[in-house]
Order: sequence, then C-alpha cells, then structure tokens
Amino acid sequence: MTWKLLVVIPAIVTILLPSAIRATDYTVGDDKGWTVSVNYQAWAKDKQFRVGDKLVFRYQPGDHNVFRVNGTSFKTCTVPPDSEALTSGNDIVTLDIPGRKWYICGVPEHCASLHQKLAIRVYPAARKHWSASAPAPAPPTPTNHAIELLVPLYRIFISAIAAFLVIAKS
Ligand SMILES: *[C@@H]1O[C@H](CO)[C@@H](O)[C@H](O)[C@H]1NC(C)=O
Ligand SMILES: [Cu+2]
Repeated sequence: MTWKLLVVIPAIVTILLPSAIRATDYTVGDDKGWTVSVNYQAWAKDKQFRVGDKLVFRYQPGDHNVFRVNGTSFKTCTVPPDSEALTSGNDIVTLDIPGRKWYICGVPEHCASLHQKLAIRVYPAARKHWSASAPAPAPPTPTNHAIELLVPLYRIFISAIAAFLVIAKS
C-alpha cells in the first residue's frame, strides 16, 4: 500500500502544481513600496495581474494605510470608514475576482495631492501560462470566467480518478 502512495501523491502534486506556479506576488511600488509621490500607474502599466496573484503593500505602519475603493471614490479620493483600512505595513491582498480594482491611501492629502493611488485590472487565472508574453487579452467576460473556474476542478477530477485506479488495483 505504501509504495502506491509514492506514486499517487507525486501524480496529484504534478497535476495541481501548474496552478500554484502561476501565482505571482507583486510588491506595490517595488523598492519604493507604498508611499507618496510614486507613479503607481506607471508601475502597474507593464504588469498582467491574474486571479490568484497577490499585491503586497509595504510601508511604515502609521505613515500610510490601504483602502480598497470603487472607481468613483478612486477619482475623488473619498476615504471609506477607518474600519475598512489595512494598516499592518505589510498588507497582502489576494486578487480573487477578475475586473478593475482601486486602492488609495487614506491619510489626508496622500491620495488627492500626492498621488498615492493604484488602479489595476485583474484578468482570469487560467490563461497566464498560455500567453505570458502575449498582449493583454480583452476584458474578461462571464463566459470565459466560468470556463476558467472549471479547469482546476477538472484537474482535481482527473487526479481523483488516477488515485482511485491505482488504489483499486491493490
Ligand atoms: C462607491 O463607494 C462609495 C463609498 O463607499 C459609495 O457611496 C458609492 O455609492 C459607490 N459608488 C458606486 C458606483 O458603487
Ligand atoms: Cu499615505
């Protein structure tokens, strides 16, 4: 029985691994981190954010914070209630839904006067390894989002059948 696990476990890991490898952690602003007077639109411009990727906002706690807002509040730098702030100085945001996302700093004037604001578009996960260097695809539609959700389920299904076949033969 034990030797079969030596076959089954690596098989499952191999099948599931590509999803894990595709995820990328982005430190917002790279070495500069999350602060005032950085052009975050320029920083984001050449990046293709995908579902499963993470944004890491790094700053001295107390100097800044992070609010996820909508497009209207982004334009006007309207700060939501304090309870919605991320404040750790190492704030990790997992991009789990495709579409546009907006982030601002809530310290007075940091967004409005000093441009501490970031807008990105998040694309569905599955296409990353097919087109890592291809131009940005069209904005996601509900249809391809549904298909891309099925891909990991399909992998798990195949893994389960493989495991069942090996174990059933014992
Ligand atoms: C954007 O967020 C603000 C503040 O939370 C809210 O008042 C407003 O209705 C929202 N706008 C849209 C278009 O959802
Ligand atoms: Cu700030």
